[in-house]
Amino acid sequence: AVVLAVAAALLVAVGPRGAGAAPADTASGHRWITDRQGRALVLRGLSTASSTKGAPDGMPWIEEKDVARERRELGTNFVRFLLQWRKVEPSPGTYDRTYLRQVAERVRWYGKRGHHVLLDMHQDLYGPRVGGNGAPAWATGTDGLTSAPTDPWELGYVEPGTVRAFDRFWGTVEGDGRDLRKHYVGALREVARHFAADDAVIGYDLMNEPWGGSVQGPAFESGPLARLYQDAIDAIRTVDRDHWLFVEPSAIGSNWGFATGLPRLDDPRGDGDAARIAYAPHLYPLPMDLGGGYTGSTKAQVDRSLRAWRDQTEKTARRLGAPVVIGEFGLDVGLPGAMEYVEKVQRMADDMGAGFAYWSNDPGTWAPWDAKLRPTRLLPVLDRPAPLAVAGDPVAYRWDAKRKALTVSWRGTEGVRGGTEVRLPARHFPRGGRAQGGEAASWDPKSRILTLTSGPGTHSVRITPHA
Ligand code: IDC
Repeated sequence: AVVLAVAAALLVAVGPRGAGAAPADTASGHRWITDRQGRALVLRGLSTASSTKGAPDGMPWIEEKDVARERRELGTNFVRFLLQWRKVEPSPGTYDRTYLRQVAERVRWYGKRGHHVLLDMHQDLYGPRVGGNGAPAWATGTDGLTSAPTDPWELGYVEPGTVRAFDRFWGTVEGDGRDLRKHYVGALREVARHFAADDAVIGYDLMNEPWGGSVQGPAFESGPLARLYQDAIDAIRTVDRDHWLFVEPSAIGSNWGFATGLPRLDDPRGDGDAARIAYAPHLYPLPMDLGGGYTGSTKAQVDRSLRAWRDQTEKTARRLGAPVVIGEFGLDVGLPGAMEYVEKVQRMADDMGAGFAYWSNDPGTWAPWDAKLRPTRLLPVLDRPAPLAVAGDPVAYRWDAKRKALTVSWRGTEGVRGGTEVRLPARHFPRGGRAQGGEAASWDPKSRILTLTSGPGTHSVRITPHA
């Protein structure tokens, strides 16, 4: 906790820069994840699910009806779906096809309803053998060191057994000669082989919150981490040419708004627009990690940390030539100011032209549903008017709750098929919407999606509730 407090003090010193209150011109040099029709996707969704981590079969808590509820009540078009290496490769070099088929079934539940699925190779604290989740026991080398449970759980990252398991994985201490990274890359390639032809999948998150063990900072990120990512990218591309590859920085520091040393990575697909590497950092401001809400002096600290986080993220995305998805953000919805914080992050994501996956959909105190699946106060905050797919190069989009207006502007680009889709939730648009400055091609009251016609030139549409 002392280390965290010192880091918190440092964080405050990062200071405000490039606050950018106005929506950014997101079209200039900004990269977008696109759908098969070439439309820019505005990815909004949840992670499914933390329950996966401890489940013997590695499956999340959901049934198909829960996926239907997610789509109906939140209008999400995105899900970050957790995988576990221990399930993909239960023994060295043996892959569990039954597990991958069970994952595929759930991917279908989401895909059927228009969700784009990001398969996330999740880990926290390395693996179950050292008190975490992710890695199989056979790939956990501790040299007799142990890890005790901690509170908060994140402190487990400095337990000796966990540090050693990571050091063995990265090959930064003498081991037994096994190359665990080769296994990890092989497991990722196997996942990609299984899902290469699955259109519901948008891509793969190569590793959740990488941790360098005893090697930290740029030495880790530009060393063993970058090498692993490059090896994984090259291996996945031998079986899957098209899906996006999402990379995360080392979570420590980056989650709070500090710089990452992650270097540019090569996509064998090619440079520039051909490359499909996306950047998916997590956002957990330190004052909140330390248990604060979004009020009083903590609020000002969180705001500074959000500005720093945005600056660093945009800088890194430019370096990587990558679109941005906030891979995780979330908090206990009962904390003071929590909903204002969620509003603020959504607005920031819109201004950045970034997607997001809220952590998480596990029924409980952080989620849009409580343990009895009754809506929490988070649900109406996430159930928000937004574009889902934009038929061209988005310039800006914003939901103005006060004026009850959703504005979307974009430049039509060649080769894009279909219209711009915006979702208008019943709580704000009970009788649908009226489009000024644009033409509505269709309205589907069931999905609550209004499709706007597109074409060459600049479009600027303002949608307000029908009287
Ligand atoms: C948390 C779960 C919690 C669990 C813990 C350890 O909410 O129930 O005990 O993991 O497995 C992350 C991680 C994500 C965390 C989340 C919230 O990527 O797995 O889930 N978080 O603590 N990084 C920062 C926060």
